Amino acid sequence: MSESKIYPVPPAIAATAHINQARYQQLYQQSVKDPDGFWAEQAQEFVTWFQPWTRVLDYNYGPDEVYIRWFEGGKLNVAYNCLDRHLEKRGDQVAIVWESDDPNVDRRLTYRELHTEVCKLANVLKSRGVNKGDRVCIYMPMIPEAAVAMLACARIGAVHSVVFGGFSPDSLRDRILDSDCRVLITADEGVRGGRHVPLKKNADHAMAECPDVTTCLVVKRTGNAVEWRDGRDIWYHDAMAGASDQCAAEPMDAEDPLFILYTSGSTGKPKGVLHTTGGYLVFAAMTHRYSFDYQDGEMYWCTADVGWVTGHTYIVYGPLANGAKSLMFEGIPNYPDMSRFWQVVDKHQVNIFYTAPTAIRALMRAGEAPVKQTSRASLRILGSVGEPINPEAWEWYYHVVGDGRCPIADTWWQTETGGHLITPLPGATPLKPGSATQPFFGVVPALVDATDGTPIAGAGEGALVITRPWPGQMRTVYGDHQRFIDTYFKQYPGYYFSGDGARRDNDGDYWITGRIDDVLNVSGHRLGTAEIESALVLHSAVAEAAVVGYPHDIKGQGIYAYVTVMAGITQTDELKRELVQLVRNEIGAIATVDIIQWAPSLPKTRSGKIMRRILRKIAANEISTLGDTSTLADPTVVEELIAHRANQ
Ligand code: 6R9
Repeated sequence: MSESKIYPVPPAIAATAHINQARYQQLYQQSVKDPDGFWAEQAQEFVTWFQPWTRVLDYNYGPDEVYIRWFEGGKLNVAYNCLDRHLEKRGDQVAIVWESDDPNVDRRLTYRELHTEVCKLANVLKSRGVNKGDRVCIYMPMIPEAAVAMLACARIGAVHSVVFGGFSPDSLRDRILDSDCRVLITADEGVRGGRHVPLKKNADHAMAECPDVTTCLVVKRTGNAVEWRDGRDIWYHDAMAGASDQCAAEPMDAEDPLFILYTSGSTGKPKGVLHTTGGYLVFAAMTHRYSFDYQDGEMYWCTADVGWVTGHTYIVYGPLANGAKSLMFEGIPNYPDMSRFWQVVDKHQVNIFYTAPTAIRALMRAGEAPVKQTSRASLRILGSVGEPINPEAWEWYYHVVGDGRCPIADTWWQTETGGHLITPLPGATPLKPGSATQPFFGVVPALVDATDGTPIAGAGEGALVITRPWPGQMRTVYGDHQRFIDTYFKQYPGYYFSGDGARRDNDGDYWITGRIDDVLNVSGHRLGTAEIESALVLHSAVAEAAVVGYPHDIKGQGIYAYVTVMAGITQTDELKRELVQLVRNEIGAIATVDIIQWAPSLPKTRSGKIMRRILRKIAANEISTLGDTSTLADPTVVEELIAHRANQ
């Protein structure tokens, strides 16, 4: 593989950054040599405590017993930290800018307004019997009320469980039941790309099998007719109209639960990842400020949905804890047209923009014109999250979107980690396209041999594990602590196992290769699917590619590539040959793609992750056992791929 380019830190960014190169080195050293001292300082700097902690960290990483406790004895409230403490200095500053699906409609909420709404909703929840520790389900579109709902729960010590608005009624039901939520907050409908999403109708289906849900608060977003069950269903605006705006923030223990967020594992039903209060908030605030070099007064936009962890930490909790201006977008990147993201950037003068590689690739496919018709002069920092960003997309993001001015923070983390674990810092870290680069403060990653767990020193490749706790780490799987231990601490004893593979280069920079279960073994050689995909998309005719293994008589596994071509490209055998050659050239002869299937589009979850499990099944011709396809954004994509399955 060719040596990657290095983009040095732009001097103008380093000059004003919170963290420059020297500071990173110094603080990182301190964070690993004296973790207790380091985290005590950070906890003081980023969070306002009602009562100090008595012990910074107490933990056991198994294998039999696992517990992680940060800032024990400390008392705080997350909503207080995100709202009340800002009122004096920035009560009239905007907290949330809401850009609706319709480009002509937006809304601003100041910290004072947000505080008022949160207090009122907190009182509404109390009046419906919600107590500290109770779970509340939030099934909402991307409207400010989603953030209000999360913060209202946090204010009274209720534990929220946000379920992504694109999930089906059955998924919603399972999640409500798993965490025994008695209150559900939703909206009549959501609006995305001009289409309406029937949230209340879905919620009705789910609640039909959730007899313990006694309250359903419904925000009126579109005003279209919905079914109603008197006594249970209550209009949000009616309840809010009569609610007091005075509500004291409940003092919470640092280790009291803050939220549950379900995430798919490699097997079984989704896990309820549980995060707690003190450590999570310290880590959310600190990573938000440093990874994006957030400067006071800047406009910050994370395009994620609040239904995912990225929305939790980097739309709501991190930015608001830092008193930031956080933009919340209801729509999609290609509505009304492919220029929407950049129009929103110009309209709201966005300084920091954080999105996913899948969006970048989709936009890249439409060419430069929709980008170049906008100014984007306000942009200072770019971010990437959710999957490895292939160098091709990285370069396009950097040069076309950022005009070669804006460092890209390629942030590696997970629902389980609460916040960024491996990421460049804009003022400190030279960038390599496709590398998440260096560990965040206090994070000690390691690579171990995926098969036998032997630690790997220096440059190498293996399973990515983390050697000691960080404050944002999940504490348990809700209701199933054994599953927590089994999933994360059994395979490589003494470590937290991320499920990802990674490579570390001679500079100590990390390159995430993807989930370990996506690693192919071709004739005894290991190949990252992401690596092959990156090679494929180097071809100017290729928009996107997904690679899986399939059973091969001689090699063990063969390489099966699903390739989406750029608009207007003809799918020829000649092009297939070119692609096979390209991958061989980039990686080596072992990486000879066996089969290429043209894919009009790839099956993705609603959060944009390619569902490789399904692609593997199609490639292996195990179509009768596709498994759960309920999280697919568009099921017809799969039918199409099956119909045109390549002959082996
Ligand atoms: C935040 C989030 C976690 C998985 C993770 C990894 C992949 C996320 C990445 C990345 C390479 C990055 N991932 N960020 N891979 N580079 N910058 O996405 O959480 O939905 O739980 O997914 O996503 O495979 O293990 P989550």
